[in-house]
Amino acid sequence: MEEKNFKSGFAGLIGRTNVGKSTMVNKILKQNVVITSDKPQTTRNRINCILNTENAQIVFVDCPGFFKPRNLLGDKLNRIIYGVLNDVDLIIVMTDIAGGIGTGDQFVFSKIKSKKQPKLLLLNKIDLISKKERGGIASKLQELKDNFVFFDYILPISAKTGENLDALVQILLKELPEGPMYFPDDMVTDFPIHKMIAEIVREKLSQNLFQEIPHSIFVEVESMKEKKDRSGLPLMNIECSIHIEKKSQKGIIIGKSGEMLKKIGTLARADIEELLEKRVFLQIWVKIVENWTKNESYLTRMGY
Ligand SMILES: Nc1nc2c(ncn2[C@@H]2O[C@H](COP(=O)(O)OP(=O)(O)OP(=O)(O)O)[C@@H](O)[C@H]2O)c(=O)[nH]1
Ligand SMILES: [Mg+2]
Repeated sequence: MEEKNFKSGFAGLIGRTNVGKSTMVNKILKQNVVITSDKPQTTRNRINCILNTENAQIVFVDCPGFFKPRNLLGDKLNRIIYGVLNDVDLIIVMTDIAGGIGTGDQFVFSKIKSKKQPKLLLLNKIDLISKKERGGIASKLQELKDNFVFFDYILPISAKTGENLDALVQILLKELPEGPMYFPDDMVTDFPIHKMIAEIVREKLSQNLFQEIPHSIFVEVESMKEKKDRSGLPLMNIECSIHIEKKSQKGIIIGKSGEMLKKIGTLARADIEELLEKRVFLQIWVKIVENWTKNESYLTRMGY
């Protein structure tokens, strides 16, 4: 179904964890397709996020952030990124302008600099730069262009406010090759629905729990069944389990008198209802799966 002059392709989105990759994808797509949080390593899969325009289809491949691996899961997440770098038509590297370019970013640069695809460097979180400091951005850009010549474009943006995201899309439209429509034009992602639901629950956990706990959590949707409620109206019954590594984490997730789990359930249900455009009954359990982040057969079963 190739059309004349139609442009399409895959743009890999990589960078340190927490720089704002997933936030940018949601802003460009104008909906929450992928989950975000202020905790490291929120994204744990490669997720195709599809922007359809009249004459183009841009597939943003949202990736886990680079992070020094602490266990087998960390290793596998970094391997996902290496795989993406070989698959995509274009590489977008994101850094955080407010945090500055550090050793983590330099490590990311070292992994992409000899790649053949067009390369863009995004300096995100420009909204955190005060008006007074903005004058200095032009000289900073020139300095970066001189130091990192392997980038074809360097663009300051804000994933939060949307500043310069139109300019980014224009660059992508220019650089992407002519090609087919890879996905139906009303599709925003090909990530399976049960995984999106698990991601929503994990997002609420990441956003509401302290630093270390989100690393130890895996969420699995165990069943989805459409039923009728007492008045005969359709109701999606979803059973889902939260897997944690240690017994000591269970109390934190459940919370005092079950309050935390109740809050997570309420927040997640609202988003799942919006996603499915259906009423939802969500049941959540907490399961201890000792050291799952280091367990090869468990990780394989969970799709890693
Ligand atoms: N002020 C500001 N905050 C931002 C911006 N973009 C992202 N953030 C915040 O940065 C944090 C991390 O955002 P994510 O989009 O989850 O980051 P990520 O790069 O996808 O992180 P990983 O999935 O862990 O690799 C969140 O708290 C966002 O709200 C931005 O442009 N400005
Ligand atoms: Mg992310």
